[in-house]
Amino acid sequence: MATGLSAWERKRAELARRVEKVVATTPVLDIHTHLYDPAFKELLRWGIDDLLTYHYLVAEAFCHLDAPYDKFWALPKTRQAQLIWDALFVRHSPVSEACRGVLTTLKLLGLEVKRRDLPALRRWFAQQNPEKHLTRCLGLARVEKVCMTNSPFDDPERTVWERGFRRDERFVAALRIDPLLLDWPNTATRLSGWGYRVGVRLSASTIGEVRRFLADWTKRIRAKYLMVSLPPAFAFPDGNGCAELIERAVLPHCREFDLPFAVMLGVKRAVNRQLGLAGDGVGRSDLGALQNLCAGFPENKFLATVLARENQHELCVLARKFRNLHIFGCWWFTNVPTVAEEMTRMRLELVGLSLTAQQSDARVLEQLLYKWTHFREILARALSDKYADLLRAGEIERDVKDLFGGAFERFCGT
Ligand code: RAT
Ligand code: ZN
Repeated sequence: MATGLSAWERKRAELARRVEKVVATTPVLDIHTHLYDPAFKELLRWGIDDLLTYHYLVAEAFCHLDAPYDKFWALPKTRQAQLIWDALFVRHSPVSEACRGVLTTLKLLGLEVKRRDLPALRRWFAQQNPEKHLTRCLGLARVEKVCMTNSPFDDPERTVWERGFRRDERFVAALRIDPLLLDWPNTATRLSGWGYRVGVRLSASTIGEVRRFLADWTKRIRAKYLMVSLPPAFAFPDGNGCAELIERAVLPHCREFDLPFAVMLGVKRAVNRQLGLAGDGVGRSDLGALQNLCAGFPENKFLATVLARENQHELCVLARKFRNLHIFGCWWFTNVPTVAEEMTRMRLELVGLSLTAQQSDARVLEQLLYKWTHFREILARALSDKYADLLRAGEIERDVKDLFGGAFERFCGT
């Protein structure tokens, strides 16, 4: 027993240990990832080269690299990974959250990282049996189920859905519809090619066909929710196709199928085009648009996360006002310890427990390990401070279950 501590300090330390244990061991429903059911084969990315070429690391590495962008993109993945490894892990200390994530991941897999031996790491990954490795990673991260991001507009992915396959129950589908809402004229052409009788003008019959498309894909993939990421300038209502498609096609569809519509607000796509997927940025959103959606469509359920730190407080207030709004996760640029901890504490204080504290956004299987380990540390700190403030009146197990998917399932009505 620690000496020199007051009775209060000892109780406080014991409380912190209990909370840490519950938070560390409660299984998670990861409600937004970019991972795939193993039936999608190479679309489910894993291994050291995919970990190192994660777009968060690509952007960071370019701050050190002087190679022209196109030369980098023309390199094979292993060579890109090597350049990133040298720039961020050998020539500099890996202090950023994305770098730290690689170290945590390797450590949790039992690998040696101090020696910075990339060939040895590659050998280890090459020996893994993919099925067993998947099960092991989910187990180590204590992730029970993951929601995928499923886009019918992605050709390799669509082909697999159309062919059909036996589902792995650990992978839940979410229907992603960005091109439908943000690039309508081009998407209309694609829908026509797939047999939907749509025109560029949003006539009643075109809207009917868009709904037929949404219904077909909702059923085909057994979607748990529909989702879109939207730019900072997104407004609702608005005189453009995006707002009209939401109002006339997406929301009625969600009502018909009793599915939430997830809006991810605040991404500025292709701020630096040369960085490809790594080139997106962030901007402040006008959350008046979300307010109008929640107030105008009380029969619809909305899931929301916002990218700008400056929008977080307003989002919490909205979540208090609308029971058809469920907020989730510390998304992308907010998933760094400073911001994630601030947001999580603020959410507990303003909203309470009717939210989903985090989603991993993992794009590479093993990222589940670090994203959940790092976040569990943050949540344990925030919750144990709260329980101490409450004179220990909380029910830890129940609360953590809610924050890790229980509240989400209730919101979805499942
Ligand atoms: O966090 C990310 O990996 C981003 O590239 C996006 O995928 C974002 O999460 C999104 O779903 O749009
Ligand atoms: Zn994502």
